[in-house]
Amino acid sequence: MSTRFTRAILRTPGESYAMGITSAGLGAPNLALARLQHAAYAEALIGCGLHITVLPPDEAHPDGCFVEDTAILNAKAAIVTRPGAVSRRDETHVLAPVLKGFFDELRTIAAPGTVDGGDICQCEEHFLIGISARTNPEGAEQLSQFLQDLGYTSSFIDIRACKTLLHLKTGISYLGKGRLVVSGDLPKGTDLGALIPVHVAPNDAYAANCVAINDRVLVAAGYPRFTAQLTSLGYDPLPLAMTEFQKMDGGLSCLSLRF
Ligand code: CIR
Repeated sequence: MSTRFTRAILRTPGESYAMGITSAGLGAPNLALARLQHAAYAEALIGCGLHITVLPPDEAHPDGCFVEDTAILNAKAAIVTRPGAVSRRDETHVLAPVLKGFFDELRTIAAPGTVDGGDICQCEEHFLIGISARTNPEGAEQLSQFLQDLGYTSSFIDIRACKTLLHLKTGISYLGKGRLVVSGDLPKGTDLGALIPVHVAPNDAYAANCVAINDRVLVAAGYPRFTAQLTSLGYDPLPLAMTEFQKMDGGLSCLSLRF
């Protein structure tokens, strides 16, 4: 039984957005267009049946719109992360009080651990935890213990050698019904257990970061082959323009926290 989501938290990109971290080499983002794309994303979440909380821009944190990295939310608790990039570390200070309004139980990743939410993929009651340039082994262990306390299982996937993957979810997404979208950028021989892989063509690797929400799957616009693949599997894809977030290494999942 896949999770039914009812809420999401987002943060609008601020004036400082272009000062964020990027390795994409796609040029500077257009802020006005980024805000339009963000508004369309917010509308899409509403269309999926979610009540959304849109936080105001956080000018001190150019990457602040990528809220997914600051928490891991599940049906039982919120876990506030300690982001791996020093410039993003204090993004959680604004978010934690917001989460307190929604969750009775809040846990926090502590130093020297670091975790970015983009490295965490929930597949029903099991969590895949990416160990990356942002999520270190100490953070992964702390998270795994928190999840165990909450009654979930977890396993680690080390992507530190995968230079094309910023986060684990840059390369995988859980679709529900036991299916996992997988790009070819994952380490060879990665153990996916009983999950059924849905392979993404190498030229469509950016589309591997998609978001299953209730009856729809948000997908990056411009990948008709992948969209058709999802349709043929019985999913209902909803393409969204993401160009201005791709320029800052962002994908669909990182623009919201869904719960
Ligand atoms: C960063 O490098 O942290 C941001 N520019 C992009 C974060 C993307 N987050 C995600 O995929 N979960």
